[in-house]
Amino acid sequence: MLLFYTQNSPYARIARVAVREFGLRRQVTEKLARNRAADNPVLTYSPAGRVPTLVDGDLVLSETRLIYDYLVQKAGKALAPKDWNDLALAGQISSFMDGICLWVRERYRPEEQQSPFLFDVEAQRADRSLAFLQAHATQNTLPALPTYDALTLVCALDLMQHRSLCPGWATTYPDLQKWALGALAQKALQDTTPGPAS
Ligand SMILES: N[C@@H](CCC(=O)N[C@@H](CS)C(=O)NCC(=O)O)C(=O)O
Repeated sequence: MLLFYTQNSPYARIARVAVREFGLRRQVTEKLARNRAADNPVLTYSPAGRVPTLVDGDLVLSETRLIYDYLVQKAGKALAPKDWNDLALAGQISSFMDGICLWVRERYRPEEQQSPFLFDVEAQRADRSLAFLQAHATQNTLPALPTYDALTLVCALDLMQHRSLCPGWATTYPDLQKWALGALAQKALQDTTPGPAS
């Protein structure tokens, strides 16, 4: 299998951590993508041209959740059943990740094109989400690694931290930070840490 990624994509990181956690390292070759470039190698396989993209023979999977589920199956594991409360929390985690990515992407645009309105909206969304997730951390109801939702949350929090989006969050939301530090201590997460902004 081929897995296209970029070092700074938190979605690709979820897939790369899953590869490691599920013991599939030898079966998956990771290849660097060139997002939004005309010669992006992903475009040979997928019109979406995004990371992560997983290629297994004729099968080309985009969308991280699908790739994760496929890797679970390839590893001969079963997905844990979820109830509606789990799914409700999964939705909030997913929105938090989307917001962080939008915020980071906006910062990559030329300064004169950046939207102060978008920065404001995303800062507020992130703060509301962090408060919500802190309450779950305090009650010990956050998902456990290596579930998809736990990986999404830790990858979103780590990107937020690396890009200094919410300074002071660790002090304001200490239980959430404790959960994140525990997750980030895992080798698969340490092996896939984001690099400098690019
Ligand atoms: N919904 C997608 C989001 C993936 C995504 O946004 N990937 C970004 C990197 S974080 C990307 O490939 N951007 C390049 C582009 O949009 O051309 C998923 O879950 O995989």
